[in-house]
Amino acid sequence: MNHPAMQGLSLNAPSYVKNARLIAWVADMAALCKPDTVYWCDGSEEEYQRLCQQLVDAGTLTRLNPAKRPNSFLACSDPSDVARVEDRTYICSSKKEDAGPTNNWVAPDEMRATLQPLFDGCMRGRTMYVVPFSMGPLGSPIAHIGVELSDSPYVAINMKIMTRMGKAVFDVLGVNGQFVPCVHTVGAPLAAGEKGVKWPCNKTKYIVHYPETREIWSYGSGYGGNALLGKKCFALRIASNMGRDEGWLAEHMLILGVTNPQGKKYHVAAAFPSACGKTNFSMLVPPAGFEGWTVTTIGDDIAWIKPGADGKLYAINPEAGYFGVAPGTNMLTNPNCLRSLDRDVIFTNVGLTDDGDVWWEGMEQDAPGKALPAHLIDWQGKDWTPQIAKETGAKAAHPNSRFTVAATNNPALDPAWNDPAGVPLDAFIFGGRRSDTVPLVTEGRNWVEGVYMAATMGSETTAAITGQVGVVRRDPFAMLAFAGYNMADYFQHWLNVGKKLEASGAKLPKIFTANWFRKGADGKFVWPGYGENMRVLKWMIDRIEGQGKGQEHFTGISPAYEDLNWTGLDFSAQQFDSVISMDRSAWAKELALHEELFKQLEHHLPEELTQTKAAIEKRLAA
Ligand code: SAT
Ligand code: MN
Repeated sequence: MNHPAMQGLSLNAPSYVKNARLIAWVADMAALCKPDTVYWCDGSEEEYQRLCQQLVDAGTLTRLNPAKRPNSFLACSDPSDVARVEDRTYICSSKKEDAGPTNNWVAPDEMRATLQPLFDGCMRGRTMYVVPFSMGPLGSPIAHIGVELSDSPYVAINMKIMTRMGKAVFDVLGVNGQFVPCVHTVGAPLAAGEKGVKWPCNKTKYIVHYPETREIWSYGSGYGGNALLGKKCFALRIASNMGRDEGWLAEHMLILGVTNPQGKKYHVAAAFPSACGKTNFSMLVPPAGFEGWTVTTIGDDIAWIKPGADGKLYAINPEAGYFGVAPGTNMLTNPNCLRSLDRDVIFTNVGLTDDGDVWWEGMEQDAPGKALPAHLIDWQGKDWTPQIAKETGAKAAHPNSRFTVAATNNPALDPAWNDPAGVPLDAFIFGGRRSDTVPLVTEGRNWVEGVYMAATMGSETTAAITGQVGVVRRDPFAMLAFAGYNMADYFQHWLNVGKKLEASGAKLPKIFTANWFRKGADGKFVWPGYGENMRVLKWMIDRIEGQGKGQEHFTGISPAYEDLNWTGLDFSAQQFDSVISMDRSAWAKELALHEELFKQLEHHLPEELTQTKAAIEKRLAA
């Protein structure tokens, strides 16, 4: 079948592809983007190896030493293409108010008119990969299908790891099945005979979502969430719209299982902004003092949550792999993660050692006295030595460098991670990165108070976004960059979900906030974090069981020193005080910032949240 405008280019659609809408759309896009060839990914291992080899031959990937890191590769991006570009990310709903004040908005017609000439011929000289994928276990009632068209084979191999990608998706799609169309180009067409660069991209970037028609168009970047469109674009920005319309939640949350020594299991979903340790928390290893406890990973970044027939909330991880931050990952901070990375990994923007392995800042802490490598090639292809690093501050790995690895590599993978029914949630945790003000842990006294705390959450920015690092900004639900519609409406949706569950007589999950990042007068983190976060998790479980003690204060309930288990950790009551204390004047300032956020979101801002704020202010003044 050929499109009139395809001028002899064959669509190459395999005979098992029966979805007429899909075939017509691929034909339209091929006619627009004008690739040299169209290739339909089948998701097989043979195909993965072939594409990897092709990328090695093109210089995009370096094969790592198989004796050190079997079946693993390193990609180094263009230095200008290293993170999500929030200022180039758009929610193009027909009405501006539906995107809300926290999203960039352009009218759909205007955006289409801008993108049309950019996409016209954008894939010349390249192959268009047709990448079919399922977010969530194939055929799960919580799952949804997407198809990404991309001129980047690097995207195709990453999507193979990050999603359920390949031929089986077409069976689920059938003749009439629905899918989210996602088009991606690096925006670097090749002239006849032109060889091209290792990491093609374009200075001009557009990450565009049309929420009403459920479409994604991404131009100019080959990196992370800008290019792997199943992740933030589909699983959060588009899916949050689906969730609002259909009564479910698409959230920037890890999901973990925690089992006590008696074998009772709990499930927790936790939201933190990008690069705040979600992967670490989802793979937590309980420390000394918690013998018999286990933590297992269901997901490390995104949760899709739907109410079940029994009135409980059930969560699945729509992804099949981890795209995690490399620097700081080591045997002390996250041993399960490090073990996941032994083989079958795509690393992006880390250092390459002289023996063909990878290295990043923080790896030297793996074993006491472990030395820095004497020499390596940094992520920008330059020589790196400890001396150069000392003199120039040069980093071996970019601070937002990543690994892509299948969930099945994780030794702590939860047996139910792939269960189409999902896991029932007992609690939500919301956490920001805050040097001060916000206590280690707080429980909301009820759903509305929990929603308030999540809505007003602030966090210091990290390297996962381009721009200034370390500035406090409000990041409601860790969804500032990911809510695909008006943030005030999103708050209302959360309140509605709670009301509906309550009306059905179900026990609602508890809502907690956490802050692992308080700093002392010396500028250092006070809370040891990582595995020690188990102490906080255990307190939450005690609270769920109605056993844990706590003290009420003006924003909720927090533990006293003696309410946590300190066996195995030397952490004094004074130290605890410096991570749990609430300073009234700091909180007066904090509430002024909540007010600023509420002013910004005043259109449609739920009345319950303003009332909750007034109640907190009253308690604060008392
Ligand atoms: O958006 S990415 O997938 O590149 C990573 C993140 O910001 O969490
Ligand atoms: Mn994330």
